Amino acid sequence: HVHVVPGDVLTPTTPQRYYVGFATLPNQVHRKTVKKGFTFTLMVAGESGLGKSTLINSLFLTDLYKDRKVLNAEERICQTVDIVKHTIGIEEKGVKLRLTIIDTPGLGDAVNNTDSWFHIEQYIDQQFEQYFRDESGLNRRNIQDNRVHCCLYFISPFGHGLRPLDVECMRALHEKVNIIPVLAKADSLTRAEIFKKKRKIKEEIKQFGINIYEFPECDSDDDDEFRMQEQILKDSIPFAVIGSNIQVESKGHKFRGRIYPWGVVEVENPAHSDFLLLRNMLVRTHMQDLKDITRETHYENYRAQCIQNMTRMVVQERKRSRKDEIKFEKMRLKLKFKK
Ligand SMILES: Nc1nc2c(ncn2[C@@H]2O[C@H](COP(=O)(O)OP(=O)(O)OP(=O)(O)O)[C@@H](O)[C@H]2O)c(=O)[nH]1
Ligand SMILES: [Mg+2]
Repeated sequence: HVHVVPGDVLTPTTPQRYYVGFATLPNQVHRKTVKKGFTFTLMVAGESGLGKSTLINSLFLTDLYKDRKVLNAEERICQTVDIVKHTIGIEEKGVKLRLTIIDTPGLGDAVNNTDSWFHIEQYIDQQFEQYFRDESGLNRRNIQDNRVHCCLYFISPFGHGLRPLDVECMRALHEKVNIIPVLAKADSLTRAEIFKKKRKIKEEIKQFGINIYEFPECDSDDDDEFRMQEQILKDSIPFAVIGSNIQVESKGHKFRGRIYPWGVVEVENPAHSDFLLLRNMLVRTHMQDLKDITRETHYENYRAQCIQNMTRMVVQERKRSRKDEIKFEKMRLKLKFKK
């Protein structure tokens, strides 16, 4: 029998007196997070003109933003020349999400191609640096987490797989952020072409040692449906996507799409693109995992590096001041003799 200490909150009339009660912990944590709201930061990167700005518009302004006016063709997005941060607040069924989207200028447009991803890398580092500083500061409770949790990397549908620039850029970023490769403008390829390109890109990613985001392994207690969904996601990489800023009306229903002489392409039609798969994984199923890996792996690497550098500086400083001390001692002795 459990011994109840006097003064314990449990009274003999409590029906479940032998439980400490921590079974409700997940609920509590959940409720607290729900109250505070979730945050998520998504970045896009890749060659210029592949539809990065268009896709982020399509990704989050459709379902999640039903009553917002969709841009018409005249208001279309211009070329991105700076890193731009958009923040949108979304609420669904009482759950708040503060979504930050980092749009970046296309690679390959700068005069000097070689380090056009430098600013992207720098941006990611700066967010880590800010977080590190806040974490060691006084106001640790209310840190704004601006760390980049995921980077959609756009690959051209017109090349034969990856370009050297893609390899260099992804390799420059893969230790710092979760990279999810996407095959851009999928409407310009046939199904067979998409299949072939995906395979080629996947092979090259492996061959060049690029570490993209890896889906978590399934547990033995996961059900079959979950396993199947995970397998579909894994097999779909790089996600073939289509973006559009305009709403099309056809056969009585409205949707985001692209109009062609031969017909219309529906952005959210699974037969046309992996758009829905991608959005579901980002918002519904893998957001927490992307955040966990950012914190446990990418940020932890950054932090360890910082601490190592600081320790090195302290050791150097100590050596230097010891040398200084010896020099001073010699100077003092010399002065004494002169007197
Ligand atoms: N066919 C097709 N065209 C697209 C798609 N997405 C965007 N576009 C068009 O491609 C052009 C460039 O789109 P943006 O979204 O500005 O491309 P971006 O990658 O942001 O370009 P930068 O800002 O220069 O890096 C625009 O004319 C878009 O309408 C797509 O999925 N399919
Ligand atoms: Mg752009």
